[in-house]
Order: sequence, then C-alpha cells, then structure tokens
Amino acid sequence: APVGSKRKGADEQAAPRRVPLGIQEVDNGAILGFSAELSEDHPGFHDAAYKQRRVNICNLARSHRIGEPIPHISYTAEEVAVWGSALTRLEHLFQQHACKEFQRSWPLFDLRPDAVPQLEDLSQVLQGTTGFRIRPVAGLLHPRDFLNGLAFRTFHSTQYMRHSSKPDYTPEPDVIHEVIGHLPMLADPSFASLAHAIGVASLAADEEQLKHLVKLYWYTVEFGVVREGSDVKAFGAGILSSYGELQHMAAGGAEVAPLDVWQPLPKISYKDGYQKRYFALESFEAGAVELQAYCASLQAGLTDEVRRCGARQLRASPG
Ligand code: HBI
Ligand code: FE
Repeated sequence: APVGSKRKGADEQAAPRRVPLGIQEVDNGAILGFSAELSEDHPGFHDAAYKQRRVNICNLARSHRIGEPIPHISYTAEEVAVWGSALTRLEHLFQQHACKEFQRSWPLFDLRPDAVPQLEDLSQVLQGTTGFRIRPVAGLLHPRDFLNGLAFRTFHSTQYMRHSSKPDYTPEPDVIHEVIGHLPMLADPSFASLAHAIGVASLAADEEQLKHLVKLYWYTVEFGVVREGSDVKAFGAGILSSYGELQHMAAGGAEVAPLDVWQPLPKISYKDGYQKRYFALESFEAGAVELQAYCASLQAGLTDEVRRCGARQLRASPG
C-alpha cells in the first residue's frame, strides 16, 4: 500500500477531529519548541533582554486576529544589523544557485539591508501575486496547524529576529528564514499550488498520513532542489535562508535523489547540521501533479489498486 495509507482497525479509531472550514478555525497557539521560553541550547538563553524582546513580539502575534493588519515592529539597530548582513551575504549566492522562480519573485519584495521589512507590507505583495497571506505566529507552530494554514493560502510567519551572537544559525524559524527563504517562492504560482496541495491534503489526514505530509513538506518546501537543465538549483527555504547550507548545496556536498512522493522518506533531523541528501523535482508543475496524486489517494474509499493505477496515469501524462 502507498505510504501513509495503513487502515485502522475498528478498535483503534481515533476520536473525530474537527476539520477547520476556514483560517479562523486554524489554531495558531500551539507552539512547539522554544516560543518565548528558550532552552539551554538556544543562543539567546543567557540574554534576559533578548528573552523579554521575544515575549513582547510573541504576545503581539498571539493577540492578532485575521483581517487586522499585522502589528508593526520597530526593530532595533542590532536586529537590523543581523538582518542586513544575512541579506547581503545570501544575495550574492542567489544568482547562481537559486532556482529561476525564486529569482523572478525576488525583486517584488524590494528587500534592503538597512531595514527589516514589515510582514504587513510583504503580505500585501503576496496577496497581489498568488493570494497567499501572512498570519503572525509566536514560534514553531504545530505541524498540523501549520499545514492546515496552507490549505487556506495562509503562511504562518514568526516576526522575531535570531540572536545576534549566532547570526548564521537559528534552531527555530525566525523572520530571516521566513522572509528570505519562504516568501519569494510563495509568490510563484506553480510553487504556491504545490504548497496549497500539501495544505489541502493535511485537512483530513490521519496521524500517519500527516507524518508523511510533514516529510514531503520538509524535503520540498524546506530543503527541496529542482533541476534546471543539467544544473541543480535550490528552492527550499532552509537552503535559501542559510549561507552555510546554500554553500554546502552549491558545492555538491550532498547526494541528490529524485523525489518519489509514494515512497517512505528519511526521518527529519533538526539538529544534525547540513542535509546529507536533497530530493530533486523535475519541475514545480510535475511536482505539484505528483503531490496532488498522492493527496487524492488519501481519500477514504479508494482501493490500493485504484490508487496505484491513478498514480501511474498521472505520471504518464503530467500537466
Ligand atoms: N511554524 N512558524 C512556523 N514556521 C515554519 O516554517 C514551520 C512551522 N511549523 C511546522 C513547520 N514549519 C514544518 O517544518 C512542518 O513541521 C510542517
Ligand atoms: Fe520554514
């Protein structure tokens, strides 16, 4: 059977979960990992002023309501310096190593090193391209809620800056990762439809299916690469927002394998440094077709035969 489609016995039926019908019904309060309570291995753990700053920004995110403008943050000179140096160093690598869709969207956002951009302005740019909007969130959101948001063309984004002692590293998403890594891709129609497909599939997914969707998200949206002729270019946000990871990818430091959405994917590791293997799409159009085929197969009532047959047909005639 395709991965993630194991049937549950009558005795292990989970309690029915309410499927959100709109973005207002997607919970943005279930934060995993650090949030404002930093653990000992976080670069900001010993910095009381940094922790207070995080609490303030996270409280603004918690009280935000859909439809209201995203709160404006006055970033400090120290925060602007971290932003500016990340932007300047990364930008040099994009022309050669970022995929063409990323490069096409990049100028729309007009990112400059002397100011951290405001999420409200960036959300307006996104809404004018693919209809995606940004919703502020206090930290690493629970995977189900995060993926559910994509179904409603909503990207949950943090607004705080990583700690200045480690400008090239963050153990959690921060505004540099979200804005530089994710937003340019979300302004591309083909990529947006791929992200939307993962989101829709997550709405009714059971726990096992959700695990596979999280991996698909991880190996595409976070760490995906795409073939352009004989080159391999980055489109994953975890590559494009990290100077070290992007150089690692550019130097051919990792294996590149084709992505097969039907096969089990490696366990996700947040901590082991750079990726050892990237998964490559032939194109975003083909990737979206494959993902949609997998997503369609998650619907109850289809036999395994029908699923495989449907997958073969979709593969034979992409687009
Ligand atoms: N939460 N704020 C935020 N930003 C992300 O990029 C993010 C998230 N939660 C989960 C997540 N990404 C994914 O890696 C998957 O776990 C779905
Ligand atoms: Fe991310």
